[in-house]
Amino acid sequence: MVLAADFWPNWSLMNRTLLGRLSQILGGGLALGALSVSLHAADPAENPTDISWQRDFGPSHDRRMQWWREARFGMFIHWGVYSVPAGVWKSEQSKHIGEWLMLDYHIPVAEYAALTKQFNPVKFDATQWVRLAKNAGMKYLVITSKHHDGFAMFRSRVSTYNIYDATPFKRDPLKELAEACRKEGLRLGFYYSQAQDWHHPGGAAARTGHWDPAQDGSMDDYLDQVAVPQVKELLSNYGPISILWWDTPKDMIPSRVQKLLPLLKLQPDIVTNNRLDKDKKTGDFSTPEQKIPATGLPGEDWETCMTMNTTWGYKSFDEKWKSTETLLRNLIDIASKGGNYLLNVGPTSEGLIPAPSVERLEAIGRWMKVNGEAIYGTTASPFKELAWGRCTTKAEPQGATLYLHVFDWPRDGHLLLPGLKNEVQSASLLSGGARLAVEAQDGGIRITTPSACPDPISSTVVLKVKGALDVRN
Ligand code: JFZ
Repeated sequence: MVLAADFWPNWSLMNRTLLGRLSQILGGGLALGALSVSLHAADPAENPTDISWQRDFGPSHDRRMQWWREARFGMFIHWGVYSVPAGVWKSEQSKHIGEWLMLDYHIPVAEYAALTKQFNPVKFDATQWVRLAKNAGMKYLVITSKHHDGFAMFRSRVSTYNIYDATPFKRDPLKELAEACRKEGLRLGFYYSQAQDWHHPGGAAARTGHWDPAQDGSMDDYLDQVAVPQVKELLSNYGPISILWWDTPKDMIPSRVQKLLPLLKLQPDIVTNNRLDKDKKTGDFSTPEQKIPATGLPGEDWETCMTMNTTWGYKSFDEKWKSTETLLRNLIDIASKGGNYLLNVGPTSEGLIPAPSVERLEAIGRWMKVNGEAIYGTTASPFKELAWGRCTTKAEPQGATLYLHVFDWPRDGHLLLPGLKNEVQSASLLSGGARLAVEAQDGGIRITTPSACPDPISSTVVLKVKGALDVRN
């Protein structure tokens, strides 16, 4: 069936109305019935070209993504056994990201697994972590349920290589986090390394390939016996899961993707990133990493994930912390380009989020308490470039709100907004609400600003205009 092959590509990035139509044509009268299709019926072994996941999930993309687009800001948590060596192997400090230590030093499977005996994060407090994220203004949390080292951070019945069975800790942190997220009203997502697994036979290893015969085996067997049942556990045993964050789709050809895709039906409202298949054709959003696309990714949903220092997993000696100013301006920059910011913390083997991360998150939270409305639920800036900062927008029934994020507070008392053609209703400071005078100038507008800068990192001016936004860049 030629169409199936054509159909596979890029539903996440293509015109979804078109996709909806295609699926109507393809699915025809079956479309409704497909909603109740059981996992069994979607079994790729029975139907290798099964496209029911796309048929069911593709058209619901906008509905499922609604909360995510509102949220704009989430916490990434990279936590695993690698927090025990913390970036040091046989007295050598790794220059690479901490969670890659096992591959970088080709640590034998048994030797790395022995580290689990030292992993006892008794200071872990799920409520504290969730409250830290919440007070920073984050609306969701994505935690590594299993990273490339193959170690499950949850009580898995599939493999004893998990935090409950293999460490002295004997607790399930994902259960505790799910509970805390539910209580505090945050969404929870799981990162799962579906292809790379350096512990279980048959799991993939990027860059160097396997280095220990214990890793050899069939990737399909690994997927069937480890990844598939573990993802089932994650999507069945922890209540509502909002995000599945796949990673490094090495060798994830369509037949392998089809083993995992149908599992998402266990959580019909879930959203996923674009790292399940090797061609990045499935998923709801794309994932620029450690960088902010210069002009956003128009027509796509996207999320930039970023570290606060230079590693995802904890490294004891990494002190290269980004400043609060950089982190906050990144969040604003990303929102002004229509994306989300997934900001990482790397907890220690004791279960603590490093103090420099906590300080920064608290400072971000103080800013968000005042300025949050200029971030949540906003859409991208209509301006190409603004000399003094960034802009986010919200469409209103009769007009629009522009949030002007002023990084460089004007010294001459005037803020210029070139090319804005709308009639202005009002301009005010978000903090305190003082009204500001506005006049037309040079085909745009000029706002008169007080001399005292409200916030040296970023001050918000709220501009209400009439009618649909009209900007001539
Ligand atoms: C991956 C992981 O290997 C890494 O350990 C971490 O979890 C990070 C969030 O994701 O690293 C990647 C994945 C993709 C790219 C780069 C690094 N990429 O597409 O450029």
